[in-house]
Formats: sequence, C-alpha cells, structure tokens
Amino acid sequence: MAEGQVVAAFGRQFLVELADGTTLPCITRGKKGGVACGDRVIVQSISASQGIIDTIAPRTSLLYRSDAFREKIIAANVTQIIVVLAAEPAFYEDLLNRCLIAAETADIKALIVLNKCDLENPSQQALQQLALYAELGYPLLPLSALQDIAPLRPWLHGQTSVLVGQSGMGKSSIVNALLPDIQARTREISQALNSGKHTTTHAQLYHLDADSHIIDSPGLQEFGLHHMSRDAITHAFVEFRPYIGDCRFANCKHLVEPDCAVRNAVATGKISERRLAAYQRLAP
Ligand SMILES: Nc1nc2c(ncn2[C@@H]2O[C@H](COP(=O)(O)OP(=O)(O)O)[C@@H](O)[C@H]2O)c(=O)[nH]1
Ligand SMILES: [Mg+2]
Ligand SMILES: [Zn+2]
Repeated sequence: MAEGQVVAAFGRQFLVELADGTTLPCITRGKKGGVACGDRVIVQSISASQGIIDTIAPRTSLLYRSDAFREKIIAANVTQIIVVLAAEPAFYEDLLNRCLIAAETADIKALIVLNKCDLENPSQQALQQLALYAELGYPLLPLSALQDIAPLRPWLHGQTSVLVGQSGMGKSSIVNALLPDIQARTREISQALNSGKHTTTHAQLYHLDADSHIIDSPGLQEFGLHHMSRDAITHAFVEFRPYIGDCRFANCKHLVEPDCAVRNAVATGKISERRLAAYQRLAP
C-alpha cells in the first residue's frame, strides 16, 4: 500500500502520483466511484504499471455538479475556484452564477478571470457586465493568457486552484502559459490514459511550486445544481443573506409574494435585478 494523490481523472481511470514523484495508472475497486482529481488516496499496486485505489482520504473540500440523474465530481481538496471567462466566444452569465454558487456552497474562494483581454473592445464591454460581481466581493482579474500570465501568479500562491468554465475560454492556455514545459507532460499523460485528443477531456492537476497547484478541467456547458435545496441556493447568493428571514412569509420563494424583503431590496437598489433574475431562473 502506498499514499498518493490523484493528478488525473479520466472516466474510471486515474493517475496517482506517489511520494517519489512517479505516477501510477489506477482503477477503483468494483463499482466504487467518486474519486476526483486532487483526492489523496491509498493505492495497492498490482504491477509496476497498474494500481487499485483502496481508500480516499477525508477531503477538505469537494466541488461537484449534478443533473437529474447523477452527480459529477469536478475536483477535491481545492481552496479556490477560478472561473475563466472571455468575451469571445461569449460567456453565459448563468454559468458564472452557478460556479459562484458552487464556490459558496463548498466554502471555497472564487476568482473571476476575464481572459483574452487583448481583444479590447469586446473585453471592455464584458468588464462592465462583470463589474457587478466585483461589487459583490468576487475579485475580477482581466488577463491575456497569450500575452502575459504574470498578473495571475500572485492569486495562485499557496492555493490549490481549479479552472472552470465553458470550453474555448482559455483554461488550458492559462496552464500552458504558467508551465511552458507542460505540453510534453500532457502528451505523456494522455498516452498513459489512452486518449490522443488535444482538447481537455479530463481533469488534471499540475504543481506550480511546493504549495501551489492548479487543476485544469474539461469545458462545462452545464453546471447542474440538482443536489441543492432552494434554501442552499438562496444562501449562496451572498448579497441576499441580510434579507433572508425578513420576508412576510417564512417560506417565501422571492418570486411574486407580497412583502418580500429580497424583492424590496431589489426595488431600493440594494440587490441587482440581474442577480434576482438569475436566482429566479435557478430556483423557480
Ligand atoms: N486572443 C486570445 N486568445 C486566446 C487567449 N487565451 C486562449 N486563447 C485562444 O482560445 C482558444 C481556446 O483556448 P483553450 O485554452 O483551449 O480553452 P479551454 O477550452 O478553456 O481550455 C485557443 O484558440 C486559444 O489560442 C488569449 O489570452 N487571447
Ligand atoms: Mg482545455
Ligand atoms: Zn422573499
């Protein structure tokens, strides 16, 4: 038995990095699923090139999404979610809100990166659109991964960050800019997992230094929150919190009810209409 960390999760196959820095392809025992990139595990090696994940250590955090049928783990033991957006192709603001909700629920920091800011005009517009989130307290970092990655580095220090967002926003480009020699390693791991593709098909963890790590993840088109109750979603809208409990009805859904403290706060400009509309779409 050996301790290690899952550094790539590809369907039911995993790469586990062992204490000596080598990686071992592993599977899970039987139907036991639920292993995520970032997990600390104990593996049993059955040969020099194959192991079995025996135990998953308790997690400090777990980030997952769900549709009506199943839950999909995105990453484990991360301290920060970096939502990567770009003006081109256009990003979905609802997906941003869903990522922020996931961050709040997992009690993880969130950083919003607007990448491709070398595309000046569309980026200016996107920054205006995103100013709302900066006002809510989410740091907003304009970036061009292709031109200069330096502004991102201080945000990564001492963190285990996971990059999330739609495909095409530049997540993998950010990793490549941070670690220029990574392309070789990516190829190596793709071969180990029998995937020859260049698009990101699996989550993968990279070490930036001894205590800073970053996980690249496949593009998200959906970020289902089926596992979350209405109360939990409401609580994840940080600016709603002061008003929760002040509505006339204890079970107020903040949709059409009279004397709704949340909607009153929208009327007086304390909460933005866009966030209330997003909430109403997420928790109808
Ligand atoms: N103009 C511009 N294009 C970028 C930038 N970063 C990434 N791209 C391009 O956006 C496309 C998608 O990048 P990729 O990293 O694969 O996105 P991912 O799907 O989020 O991993 C590629 O064609 C990149 O060259 C940037 O800072 N500026
Ligand atoms: Mg990618
Ligand atoms: Zn209400």
